[in-house]
Amino acid sequence: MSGDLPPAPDVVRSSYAELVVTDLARARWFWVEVLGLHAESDRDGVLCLRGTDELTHHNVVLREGPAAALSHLAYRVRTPADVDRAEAHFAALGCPTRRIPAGSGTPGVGDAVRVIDPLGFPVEFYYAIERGERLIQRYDLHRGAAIARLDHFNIVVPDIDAAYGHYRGLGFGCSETIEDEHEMYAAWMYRKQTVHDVAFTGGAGPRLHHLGLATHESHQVLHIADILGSLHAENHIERGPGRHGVSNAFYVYLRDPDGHRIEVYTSDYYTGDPDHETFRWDVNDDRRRDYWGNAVIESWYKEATPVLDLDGRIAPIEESRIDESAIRVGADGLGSPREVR
Ligand code: 4SX
Ligand code: FE2
Repeated sequence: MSGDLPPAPDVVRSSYAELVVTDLARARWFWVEVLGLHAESDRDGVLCLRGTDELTHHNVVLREGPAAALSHLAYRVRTPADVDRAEAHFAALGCPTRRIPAGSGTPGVGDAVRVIDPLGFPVEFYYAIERGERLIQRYDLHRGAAIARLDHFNIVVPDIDAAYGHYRGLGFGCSETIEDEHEMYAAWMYRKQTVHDVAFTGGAGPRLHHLGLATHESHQVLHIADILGSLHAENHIERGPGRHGVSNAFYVYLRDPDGHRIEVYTSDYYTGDPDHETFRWDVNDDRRRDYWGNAVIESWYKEATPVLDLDGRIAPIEESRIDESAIRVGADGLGSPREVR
């Protein structure tokens, strides 16, 4: 059946996300002063932020609005024709689509198309975007977690198999999964040559689980946790620092003043060979989500950001059959006692 569809757009990478925040000044404190993203533009209640390696206008856009939400995820495509391909492809899937002419959408972005994808997420595809200044060697400007790029989106979906099938249809590879003999609980999928551009967490959705922001050095992950402690802002640290089993990345999860979750992420691996094989974790392996076996706090599995439809209304949320946290983690958020072998 997918053979009859107009071809999928050639997606280069996950490149930015636009979030609605309820107090832009408070958000600016967190994202710029503490986390260390660079403000590229700040006009009309829209703040565009960029990591030091990013050569386009932004990686994160914060827009002030009435309720915390995801406005859209955005993927950069390879050519201007891929924007048209995205529109035709999603229209043929029966999805709502909308053209966003240059200058009428997110600052800096050229002609784009926004869709509500089959999983219920607002997703933008664009080719053209303004350039940004190269900051990688402006060490004098690096601060906080020294964020370099956007690495990935993690989305909460009630149906992992449907999410996997949809992104396979968009030409994504699968680097890792968490599964057992009956069920896939999570999957990590990529276009760029890293572990992922998007990953799926099983739960009530569509909701945004987190934005993964890359930093270069593991000490930056420790440093941002130390800074938050010093500011008595330790309530913004949710999980970690630690080492993931999946991806091998060194990580910490933070929550912004609106509860949007951010992962500071470093040291995953190359996936670009044509015969790259999926690495499959058993859901009963306690190293899968933290390689040192530390329990995952319950809020990490359960809390997430609602998403908007193309008219800016909060989208309805569907309950989930899958609950990975029920495998080992109790209602208290603590894992089962460790058995020492
Ligand atoms: O918790 S996991 O180790 O499965 C994990 C979560 C691995 C990579 C990620 O980016 C992530 O958010
Ligand atoms: Fe992540």
